[in-house]
This record gives sequence, C-alpha cells and structure tokens, in this order.
Amino acid sequence: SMRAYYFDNLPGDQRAPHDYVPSRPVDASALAKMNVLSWHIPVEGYESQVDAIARERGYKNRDTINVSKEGMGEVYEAKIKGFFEEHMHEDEEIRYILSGSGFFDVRETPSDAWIRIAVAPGDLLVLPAGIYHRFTLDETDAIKALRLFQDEPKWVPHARSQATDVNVHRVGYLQAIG
Ligand code: KMT
Ligand code: NI
Repeated sequence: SMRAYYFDNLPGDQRAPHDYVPSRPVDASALAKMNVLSWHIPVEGYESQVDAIARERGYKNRDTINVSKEGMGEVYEAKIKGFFEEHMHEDEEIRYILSGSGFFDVRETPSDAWIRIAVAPGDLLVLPAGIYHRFTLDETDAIKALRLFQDEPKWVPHARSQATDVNVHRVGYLQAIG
C-alpha cells in the first residue's frame, strides 16, 4: 500500500518529502478510519480492475490529467499553486496514478495534523467529500493520473474557511468518521 506519514511542517520546498527524522508513519488502517480509501492495481493491464472498481462505486466518467510543465503549458504555475492550497470538495476526489509520483496531504481529525500520502504508478486513491487536503508534485516534477467521477466532472475546490467548516459535506464527513 502507499506510504503515508506525518508531514514535518518545516518551511521549504513543498516538493521535498517533509518526512520527520525519524519518520512518523501512518498505516492504512488509520487512513481507513479517515475514510481515505486506496488500492494498488499494476498499471500493466489496469483497465479491467479499474473498470470493476468504477462500476462498483458508480464512477461513470473519467479523464486523464498530466501535471508537468510540458503537459500544462502556461497554466502550470497557477495550477501547481492552486492544488497546494488547502481545500475540500463536495464530491470524492479519485485518482489512479498512471506514471510519475506526487504527494496528497490530508488533514487528520481532530489533531489537524497533515498526513502526507506518497502516490506512485498503480495507486488508486479516494479522498472522501469534505476532507481537507492539498496536492503537490514531488521532486520528479511530473505525474499523470486518471481522474474518475461519479457524475459530471466538477472540480470546484472550496478553500478552507469558516464557511467550509460548516459546509454540509464537511459536517457529513466529520459525522461519518465519528
Ligand atoms: C488535484 O485535484 O489536486 C489533482 O488533480 C492533482 C493532480 S492528480 C495526481
Ligand atoms: Ni482537491
């Protein structure tokens, strides 16, 4: 399963690992309690297994995103900055990594600590609606991923604020994790 650990909160490049020394690992069961789901499906021949999960979970649409200077052109810097601003969505954020690597940071509750999840090819990660999170490339500077969604693609990031703290999807998330 994918490696997860507490983010060290030290200033510096967001693309650096930011792993404590010694590392403070977070295991899959802790992520599961936060309703963060993950699978590993080898990229070679991934289609049938990803299709099966998509069918079970009602992910009817998908597209591919290429986060790299070459893949994004003029909007690259703005996108990178936006991905790393703490936010939530009113829908799940579902990503299957095709190539490259990066970090999803998710807020633990109630500590409000950042947990960093390192994703690599074959990782399928589902962040629940309402969880506060952000994304960054790592030092390899490129990732390609499938983005799956239940209905129409909707990418609205809601920056964390007093309003999102009482958003019905946020409150629903907190209730769901108890
Ligand atoms: C997002 O919404 O943060 C992204 O799509 C990041 C790139 S996908 C690994
Ligand atoms: Ni997001």
